[in-house]
Amino acid sequence: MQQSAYITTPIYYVNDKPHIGHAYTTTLCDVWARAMRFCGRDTFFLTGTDEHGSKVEKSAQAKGISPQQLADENSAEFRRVLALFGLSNDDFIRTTEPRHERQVQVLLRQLVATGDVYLGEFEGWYDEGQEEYHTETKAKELEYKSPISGRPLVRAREHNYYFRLSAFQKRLEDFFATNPEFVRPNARVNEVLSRLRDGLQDVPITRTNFTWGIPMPDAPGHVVYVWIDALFNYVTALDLAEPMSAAHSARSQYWPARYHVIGKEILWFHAVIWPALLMALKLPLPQCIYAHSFWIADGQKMSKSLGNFIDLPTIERYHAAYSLDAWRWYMVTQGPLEATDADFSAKHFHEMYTAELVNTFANCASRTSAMIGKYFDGKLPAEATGDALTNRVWSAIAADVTSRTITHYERFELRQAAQTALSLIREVDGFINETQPFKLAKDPANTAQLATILYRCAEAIRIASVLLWPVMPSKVEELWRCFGVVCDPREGKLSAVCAWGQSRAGTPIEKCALYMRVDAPLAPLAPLAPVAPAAPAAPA
Ligand code: ME8
Repeated sequence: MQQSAYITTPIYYVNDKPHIGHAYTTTLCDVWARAMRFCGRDTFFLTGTDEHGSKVEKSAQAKGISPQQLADENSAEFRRVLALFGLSNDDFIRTTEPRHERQVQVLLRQLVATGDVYLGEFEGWYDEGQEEYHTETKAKELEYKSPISGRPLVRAREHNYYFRLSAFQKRLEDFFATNPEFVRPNARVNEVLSRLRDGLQDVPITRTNFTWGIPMPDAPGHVVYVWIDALFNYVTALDLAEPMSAAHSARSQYWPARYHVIGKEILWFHAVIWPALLMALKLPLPQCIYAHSFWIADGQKMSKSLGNFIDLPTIERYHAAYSLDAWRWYMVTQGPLEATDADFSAKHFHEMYTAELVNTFANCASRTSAMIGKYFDGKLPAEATGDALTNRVWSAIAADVTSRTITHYERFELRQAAQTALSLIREVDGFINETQPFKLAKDPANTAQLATILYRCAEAIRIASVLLWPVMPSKVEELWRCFGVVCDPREGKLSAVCAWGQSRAGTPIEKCALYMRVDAPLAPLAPLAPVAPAAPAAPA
């Protein structure tokens, strides 16, 4: 039995609107989940929304609505986006759902019982206006005055529940030493290790200065810190803390996760605090925390004030101009999957679209289907045995590309998976250019050779398309309709489907135009025009 495959996105804050960053992480997970299901792995893909905390409480207050109302509205917006992007998540968890809240309390009770969570006292310099503590060093630097209001900082004391993170220092160090692939990409490991070497301190996990959170069990006035609440989503969605439930028996086998995919800014919580919590709960640790880098725009950090934020309306313009699958292709092949940030620009998007999708993928499918139309009356010719002018062993080439692509998918090397699959299309292009079937067609004596060439082109395109399906499912299914390919990814037989020679001679092939040329890059949306000063009256 193949190992089950559980993948998660971060759960997104509901005090923000969905943008390219959220769409990016979720699309990566979607591609992986589709590939694993196609490989026959029992797959579970989770995303959701993070709905508690003082920020949500404050945003709601500012809008004059309740925090729950704000969470309901914005969580619905995140779910709408999933549909818009054709994402195939198996569940969507909200941290305000009773199933989550109940289980967080069960888990915290367990941690109190084992002594890993305890009631502690914290004393520090408090800025009453900002509701914020400063360390002794910082307070001294501020001359014991609020940097905002100028009022004196006060010496304040708070009772909070703490997680005994310090007790896990050695176990975490050992764990990192023996699991070099726990944090990926590899370039991120050192930042975790060097902070770990500074020494771990216990972390407060409850708050008493606001109420929008899960109540700490048996501790009136305390709500659970939003980050602790949020991390637990990865196990509450599987009902791990409710062993008698039906959902538990259906889902508990997915734990531990194969990948928690996150952005680099939240690595510490996932690579250190989360494993320590799991160790305290005696649960197995996830196999890999994959922390990608950031999208930036036109060389700058995206920000609302610069007007270069790739928000939902902008993304929808790309879908309309280039198609959803072209957007997915760009996300997967040009995104910040490794340790460096990626720059989103309309020009680069346009260039990659034209080079890889129009001129390579679509063009290869279109010229092959057109030649079959012209020379074989739109029916796939039979592969005559023997030579087709080059010494390519297509069955071996296809087998090699298939196995490398599948390995890349499994290892979350999605860019390489997509490019390896596309290399088979490039191989077909090279083959056509070398064998020049349009010239051979001029002499009927070459019919057997021409048939062999076009069969091999169509078969290699079929296999490449199958391997590309996780990245661009709609366009590939369109290709399958033109090429008469019968394939159901839900059957989970990716590698068997990619074995050479399954296309049947005589299959009707239609001319296929997958990606249309687009004239020019999308112009940026005009920034909001500043209000023009009133024009001076024209002199009489
Ligand atoms: O941090 N480029 O939620 P969040 C790429 N609720 N990805 C980006 C990005 C960018 N410019 N900006 C955001 C939270 N992301 C917590 C998580 S998990 C238990 C709790 C993506 O709404 C990236 O995946 O701020 C990042 O980690 C996530 O959005 C942050 O989403």
